[in-house]
Amino acid sequence: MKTLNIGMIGYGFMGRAHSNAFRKVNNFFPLDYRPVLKAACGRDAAKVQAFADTWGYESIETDWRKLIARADIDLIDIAAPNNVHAEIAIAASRAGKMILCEKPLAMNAADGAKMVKAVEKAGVPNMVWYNYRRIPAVTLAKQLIDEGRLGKIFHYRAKFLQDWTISADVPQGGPGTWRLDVAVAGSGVTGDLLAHCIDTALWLNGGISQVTAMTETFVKQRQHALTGKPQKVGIDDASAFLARFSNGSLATFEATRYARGHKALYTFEINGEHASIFWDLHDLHRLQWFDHRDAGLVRGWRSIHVSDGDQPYMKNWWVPGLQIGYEHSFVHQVADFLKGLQDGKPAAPTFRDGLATDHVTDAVLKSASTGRWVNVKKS
Ligand code: SOE
Repeated sequence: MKTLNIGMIGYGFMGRAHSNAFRKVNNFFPLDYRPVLKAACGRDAAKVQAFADTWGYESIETDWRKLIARADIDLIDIAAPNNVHAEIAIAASRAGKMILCEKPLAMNAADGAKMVKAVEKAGVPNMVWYNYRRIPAVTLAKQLIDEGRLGKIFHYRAKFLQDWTISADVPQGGPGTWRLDVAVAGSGVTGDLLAHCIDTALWLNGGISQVTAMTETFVKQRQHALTGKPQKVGIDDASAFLARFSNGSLATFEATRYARGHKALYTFEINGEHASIFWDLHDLHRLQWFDHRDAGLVRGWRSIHVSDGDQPYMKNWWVPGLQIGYEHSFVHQVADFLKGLQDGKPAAPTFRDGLATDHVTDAVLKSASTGRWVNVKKS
């Protein structure tokens, strides 16, 4: 078995999700590669040491440049906030490291394009952590669409609803709330939540050609967690857009952190000529399926419990009927990345695929500020 030495940058929510995936993958997936948790990196030595001890990293660094310079690191995993993705990824690719980058790829498509150029020039394997593609029910949706079971697709409808920033007392900036600071996040729910919806949509239904959007910032000023000073809020709190796909289908997308009662309600529905699909993150192991070709007597929405060995990824887990959850989507993503290395076929979404999402989010923000339809650039 070949070892793959991981250098993890960041130790927050995503540092934990990715580390868990690296640790579990070989227990469940037969692969030629074995990730080794070589070093964790973060600016706060005590915190990064505690993280390293919890997850079993062999060493720590407090400067990502030193991590990248280490000859014993094969792969850099960027689980740090959005504003450092580009600089780290470009430096890591110059050092010949493989790179996994947390979503969104970059603060904007211009930075994303530089990252794509850097990894492609260096020829290093790369992937963006859009994990929801690898929830088995979502992967099954992809399979059903690719098999042509829906026929021509007319509609795509996606939502990602949360409610954690309604209080004006939630600060912006700092470790837990950097997603509210535009200088660190790049945008609000457009880059954070809609990016997930867009990535899944591009994968399931092909390219988006045009968008028209509206955004709103409900709380205009928040205290900055690091300086303690009140500061203008630069992110979008809510974002909704209409889109046209290149295949002729029409779409609506909505994301907000102001939908009281919803913590992470990511749903999508796809309506085709013959059949429709609905998926809900709160019930993530189920895929709702309606097929008009069923006999009239029994025609109706089916709730497919995606837990059978015939269904995507499930033969690697327990026995039919026993479900898995959120963290497994990250394990699947690592498994596919490692399989891609061994087969010489890069696993998606690559940085170039991630850039396609950044082009859509840029177009959404541009449309919201100009009030016009915007054509989406191709990546
Ligand atoms: C924000 O609350 C967040 O954690 C996103 O950053 C994640 O990408 C999403 O999966 C869940 O919500």
